Amino acid sequence: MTNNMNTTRTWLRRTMALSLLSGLAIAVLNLSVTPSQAADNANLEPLALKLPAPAFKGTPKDVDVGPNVEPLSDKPRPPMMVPPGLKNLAPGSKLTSSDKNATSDILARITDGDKDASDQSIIFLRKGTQWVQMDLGSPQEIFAVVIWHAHNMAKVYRDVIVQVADDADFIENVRTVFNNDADNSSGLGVGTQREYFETHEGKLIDAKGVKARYIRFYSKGSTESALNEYTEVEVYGRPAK
Ligand SMILES: [Ca+2]
Ligand SMILES: [Ca+2]
Repeated sequence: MTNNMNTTRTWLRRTMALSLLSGLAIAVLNLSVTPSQAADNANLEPLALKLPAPAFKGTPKDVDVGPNVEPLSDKPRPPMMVPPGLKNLAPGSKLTSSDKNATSDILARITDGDKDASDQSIIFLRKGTQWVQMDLGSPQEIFAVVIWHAHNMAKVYRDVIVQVADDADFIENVRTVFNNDADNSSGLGVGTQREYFETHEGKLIDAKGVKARYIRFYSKGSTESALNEYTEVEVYGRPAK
C-alpha cells in the first residue's frame, strides 16, 4: 500500500515537472512569435518573380571587386517566402530622383516591366550618390524589393542603400532596409550588407513587412562606370492596416 502510494507520488511529481517544462517551452516560443505571426508563417508562399533572360554566365575575371562581394552562384536563387496576396506596388507609384535631368517619362521606365539587359532598357542617372524615390500613395506593408540596376555585364554597384520613410523629404521615421556602403562614402551610415553582382535575377531584398509610404533607392556608380543605371525596381507589399 505504502509502496503504491509512493509510486503514485513520484509519478505525479514527474508529470507535474514535465508539464511545467513544456509550459515553459511554449512560453519561450511565444516570446519570439506572436499568435498572429505564427498564423501568417503557416500561410506563407514563395514570391513569384518574372525574370528576364540572363545576358552573361559565370564570374568575370577582369572585375576588381574587393572582398565584400557575394560570390556569384550558378544555382537559381531560393524563393523568398511571403504572405499570400502581395502585389507589385511599383507600377502605380510616383517616381522622383535626385537627378533633376531624369524626367518623369525617363523614370517611368523603372516600373514599366521591361527588365531586359539591352541598352534600350536601361536609364542613366548622373554620377555620384543618386537616388530614385517611390511614393506609394499611402502607407504600405512592404515585404520584398527587387532591384535591377543593369545586368548587361557582371558589375558591382556601390553604396546600394534602400530606405523607407513616412514623408517625402526623408526626415520622419526613416528606416534602412538595406545598406552595403561599408565605408559610409554616401554618408547614410555604415552598411553591413555585402556587395553583389548584378544578374538577371535582380537583387532581392527582404523588407520584413516594414510599413511606409515612401522608398528611396541609392547607389553610387558601379565597377563599370561612375554613372548610375536603372532597369527595373519591384516592390511587393499590401496596404498597411
Ligand atoms: Ca524597365
Ligand atoms: Ca562606399
